[in-house]
Amino acid sequence: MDPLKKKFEEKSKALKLELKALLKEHGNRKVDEVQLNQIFGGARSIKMMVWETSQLDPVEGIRFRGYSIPQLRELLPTGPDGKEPLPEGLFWLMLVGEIPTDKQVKWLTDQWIQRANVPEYVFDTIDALPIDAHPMTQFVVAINAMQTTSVFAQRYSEMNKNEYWDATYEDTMNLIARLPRVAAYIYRRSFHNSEHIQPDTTLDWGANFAHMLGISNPDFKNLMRLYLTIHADHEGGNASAHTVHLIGSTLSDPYMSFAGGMNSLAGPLHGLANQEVIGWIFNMLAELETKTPTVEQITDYVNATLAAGKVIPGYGHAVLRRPDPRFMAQKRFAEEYIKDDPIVQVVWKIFDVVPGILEGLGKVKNPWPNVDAHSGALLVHYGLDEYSFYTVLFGVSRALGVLANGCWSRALGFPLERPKSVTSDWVKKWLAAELKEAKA
Ligand code: CMX
Repeated sequence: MDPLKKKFEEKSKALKLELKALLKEHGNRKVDEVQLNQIFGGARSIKMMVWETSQLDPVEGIRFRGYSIPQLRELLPTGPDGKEPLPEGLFWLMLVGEIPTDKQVKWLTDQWIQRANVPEYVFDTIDALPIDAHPMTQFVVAINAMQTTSVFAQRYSEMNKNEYWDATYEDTMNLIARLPRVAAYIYRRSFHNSEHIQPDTTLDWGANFAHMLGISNPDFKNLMRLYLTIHADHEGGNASAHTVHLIGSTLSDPYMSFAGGMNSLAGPLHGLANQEVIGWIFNMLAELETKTPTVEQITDYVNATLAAGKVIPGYGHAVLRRPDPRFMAQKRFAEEYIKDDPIVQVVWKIFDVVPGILEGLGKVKNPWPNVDAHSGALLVHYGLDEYSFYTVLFGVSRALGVLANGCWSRALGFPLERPKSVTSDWVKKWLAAELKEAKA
């Protein structure tokens, strides 16, 4: 058995036993109360699932196994120039809860290189789609096409339920290994006349992805390492993670589950917001006929967007109540590498203007930027300005968290997810009974 799998087996078996004892003694304790507002309001804040790999604090932002993004930048093994963290290291941390050594990360990079072969028919399947199919459509189709190789699906009928984690781990490792190849294929097909670039097996996972996208600036490799690290996980309740979790609970295999999650990520209120942000900025610059809009011009444009009944993409969050640390990590990158870039300057000016305006509306719970507000400006700088592709990048990264967590869900034996729904009629009757009882 490989060393990561062995470690995961030991840790997950120990936690499973611990949780069994814990639930036996304390399983009927109350952890939350649910208000009508929450039932009608997208289930905000209701504690209703276990997600091992990360947890979100509304003020501090995301912590992966307890570590903040700045801490990870200090602690995780980095690329050859020692500057940005390797996403392989974050995956190791999320899966087994330990910061890996350089040697362990090197092992993982090699594993993913060995597992990266994508069957030819997957490329044929992508090629059967119209050339202008949205990259997320192509991505989801390709993930589903790869499902034919699922170890979980192949072994399901013979497996004892205690072995589910093993097949899930194999699918997780294979799928993550292949995703950059598939994503780069979609990018080169859609935007570069299908001039594809073969993988460079001497590079780490993120750098090889950068290479296959065809962007040669060495700093772009660092951007990809950082990007793929910080987008990897955001606890379990966000739409894409929750979708993967829900589908996985039916014992659909990791390919099916992940494809479903990517359909969620493709919504403009979620992962598609990174595409929306840069589109919105480009439209603003075109309309104003300038690359250097003033604060007044941006203010007017923001107000016009709101007056048209639209949201300001890249701002607001269902959980966060401060600037997203993932936005700040990208701002730090821009300050270090490309601070004079004109679009970066615009993003920073928008950051000065938008929170005050959103706060002034009196209804927006979080007026601060989220992860999607900055990513496009960085990508445009390095020449990746085909922004309909951006959510695919997000998806490649998101695989690390949701699939690592999927291994835990199967190892801990979590059951089919099935919350209760009610009708509005039920609510009205229930309320009438409650009020009557209160009067009596
Ligand atoms: N611009 C304008 N209005 C906004 C807003 C924004 N950026 N963010 C929230 N609001 C509005 C909501 O539309 C809602 O208005 P109504 O009451 O008229 O319907 C009101 O403020 C209250 O919303 P909220 O409780 O603050 O926010 P939600 O939890 O309902 O929604 C989110 C969160 C992210 C969907 C929302 O902030 C939004 O639409 N942001 C823009 C899209 C975006 O950037 N999405 C990416 C999020 C990160 C990710 O998942 O990838």
